Amino acid sequence: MSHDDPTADPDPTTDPGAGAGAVPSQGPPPVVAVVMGSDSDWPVMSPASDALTELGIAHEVDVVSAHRMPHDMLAWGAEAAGRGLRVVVAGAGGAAHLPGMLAAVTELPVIGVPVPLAHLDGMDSLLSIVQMPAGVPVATVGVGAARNAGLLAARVLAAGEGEEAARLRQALQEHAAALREVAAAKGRRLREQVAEARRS
Ligand code: AIR
Repeated sequence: MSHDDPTADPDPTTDPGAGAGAVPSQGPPPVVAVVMGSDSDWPVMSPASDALTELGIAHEVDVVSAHRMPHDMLAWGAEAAGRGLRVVVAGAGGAAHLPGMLAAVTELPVIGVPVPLAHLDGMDSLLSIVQMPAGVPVATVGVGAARNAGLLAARVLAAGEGEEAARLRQALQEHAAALREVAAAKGRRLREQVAEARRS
């Protein structure tokens, strides 16, 4: 994805990554699912998977379309908690009903990612996901902001009890410290640039 793309997730210079000792998502059973309406969503959705991988969170990735495979989608949602999943990240474009319909059939937290398509700049996806009726919450990140969805899933897991939650809290603190360093370096560069311009 190009850096010119306004829908791109934070670039590596502003978000240095979770830096928490990357481990592959194979091995332990997945606790997060990253699902999307089509494989064409993957370029937008893959940063969610990247963030989870960086944080060492076992996750699965799949296509689950609310409109093209509605019965499979409902079964997937109904079985998600029983399979050991604890958070669902769901992205779709256009009439993006996947996050809301999954939230309707699972008690797991669902984080929706509005995927921007060629028309309407993702506003259609955003509004389809964010305007849920009372009683069926979906946490919605910004248009195309899949990396934040992965990080939010990590925060949900980090809020729990036990060693794994404590490990994640530590990893997220390190991530925040790295973000601060990047922002501070930007300030230093800008101050030097302005001082240089004033001298010349
Ligand atoms: N979509 C698929 N089923 C339901 C929806 N909303 C969305 C996908 C993708 C878009 O339709 O999430 O963003 C186009 O999919 P495709 O397969 O035609 O490229």
